[in-house]
Amino acid sequence: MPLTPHILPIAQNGEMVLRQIAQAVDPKEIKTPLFQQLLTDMQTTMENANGVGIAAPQVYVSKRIIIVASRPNPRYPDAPEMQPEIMINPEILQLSPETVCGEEGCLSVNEQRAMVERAQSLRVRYLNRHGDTQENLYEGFVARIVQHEYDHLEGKLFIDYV
Ligand code: K1U
Ligand code: ZN
Repeated sequence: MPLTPHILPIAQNGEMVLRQIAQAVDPKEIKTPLFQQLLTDMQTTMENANGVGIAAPQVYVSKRIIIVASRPNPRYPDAPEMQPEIMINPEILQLSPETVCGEEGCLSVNEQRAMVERAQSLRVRYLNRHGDTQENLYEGFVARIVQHEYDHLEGKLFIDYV
């Protein structure tokens, strides 16, 4: 049955859920209708807020789920356009020693932007929305989004680096 998407409320800086270490997802949970609904709702919420990423704690769910959805934008005109990538239980396998500074914003930190130093590329392993293991190398703006979203799972915000 097709899922009806919902826009979820977004937690704001100062709320406890953004400072907790998110819990790993039990792979057996992934194919359940309730979990699939959460993934759909996270994506809808990100798109409605014009974000290029979102993490489950931002919608008050302390689980290890992120979505990465790069697109060109005024700050990163050369950013690739990608289909939203859902990553469940992401593991960062390798961070490049080369770092780059770039501007970040956050749907949970209103009207603040800052320059943050991040690894230029990284290798990530995760489960997709079907429960299949994926391993990918990301670079540039996409690698930045992955690191920003992964930080949300560790209870960190980009303003912690400022
Ligand atoms: O996790 C979030 O709060 C989403 C966040 C992702 C992000 C943006 C920029 C760098 C790293 C991670 C956003 O989507 S903020 C809004 C936005 O679209 C944006 C902000 C700054 C530069 C480019 C895009
Ligand atoms: Zn954020």
